[in-house]
Amino acid sequence: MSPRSILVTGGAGFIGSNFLHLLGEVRPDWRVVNLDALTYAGNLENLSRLEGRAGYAFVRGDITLESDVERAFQACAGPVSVLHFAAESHVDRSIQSGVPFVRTNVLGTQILLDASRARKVERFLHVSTDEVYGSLGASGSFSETTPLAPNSPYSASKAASDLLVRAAVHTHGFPGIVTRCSNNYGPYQFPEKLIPLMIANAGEDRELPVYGDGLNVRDWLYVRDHCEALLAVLERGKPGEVYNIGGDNEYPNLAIVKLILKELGKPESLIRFVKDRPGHDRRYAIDAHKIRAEIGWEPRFTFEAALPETIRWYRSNRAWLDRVRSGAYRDYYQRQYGAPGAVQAPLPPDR
Ligand code: NAD
Ligand code: TDX
Repeated sequence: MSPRSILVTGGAGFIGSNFLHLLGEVRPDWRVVNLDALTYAGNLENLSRLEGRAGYAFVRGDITLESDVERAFQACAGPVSVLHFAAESHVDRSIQSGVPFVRTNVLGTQILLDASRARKVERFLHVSTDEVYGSLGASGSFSETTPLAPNSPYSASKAASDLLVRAAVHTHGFPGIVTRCSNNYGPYQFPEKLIPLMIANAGEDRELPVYGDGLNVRDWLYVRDHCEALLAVLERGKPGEVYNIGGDNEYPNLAIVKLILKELGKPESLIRFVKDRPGHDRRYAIDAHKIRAEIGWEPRFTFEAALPETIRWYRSNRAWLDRVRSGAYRDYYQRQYGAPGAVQAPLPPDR
């Protein structure tokens, strides 16, 4: 199956914008509608290269509102597939307040599923996370059959959304697919997440807050590899299946922070050990055999090359980082498009 018309949710966020850039390069003939509410995490500057491009339209809208989802589907042409990134995505924020997470990740996903079923979409790819499996000890890894045991309001809301996709598949024969990925890094990541936060702080000689003992382990994947995996699953994945996505690349947080400092030529004295995250998952590790064997996807980028490349990206896009850190990025939409809810550009007629 090769979808030609795709509705992407959350395309102005970190992974969504990287995916849209990938699509522009490798599937330039696809028609894309990007539905995004532009929460604090959505930044249309990430997509400035796509503006005005034939076949690309942006719809500002909220997946928890049926009317907004309907408006986005109306902007799509012909048979459509859905790629669902939109979510509240930051664990620390979910610990402060779980309600926005339940609203967008759970209610929003159900509203999108219902609208997608009514529209008879060809595929529905739900982008989820390894965090739904909970926390690992020193050994072992998560496979697709590992029981769900989420530990934060964020991961619990993502697990709930995964189960809603499962229920739609089981009950209605809906063409839903779930992917579960490990921690991503790369360009356009909001600097509340570990790697861009540490790069930004080190660049300004500010303290680098490391939670607890710094020995929590994450399995890092370059965002471009994740996006290529998503495209492969969209085109070749089997409806009803779950695919784990990971790069076999485990690092303790402290090691990551030290690598960043070394790369930037900054002293380790900038490291500050701070109070641990409540309920902090100790270790994640993904077993990605299934996607490798069944879809033929492999990560292409090594951490040794892609982490320095990512650091270079943040250093040479200092203006982007400054506008995000100051909040100025939030004016961009108003300046470019005026009234909320506007559709940026009509799609070209069906070819
Ligand atoms: P992000 O926070 O950078 O972006 C989320 C996007 O969704 C933003 O553009 C935001 O405006 C939009 N959004 C939020 N609520 C919305 C709503 N109600 N309606 C419409 N749009 C809304 O997130 P990300 O890091 O790009 O993650 C994308 C997806 O991938 C999420 O579903 C996340 O759970 C999953 N994921 C992320 C990682 C990671 O390391 N970042 C790893 C595995 C899975
Ligand atoms: O200031 C910090 N200090 C610190 O030690 C921050 C922000 C994080 N950390 C630690 C906590 C984690 O062990 O670094 C690790 C990574 O933290 P985050 O970047 O917040 O990511 P994480 O909580 O692992 O979740 C991320 O990966 C899975 C994404 O935010 C999720 O959306 C995704 O599902």
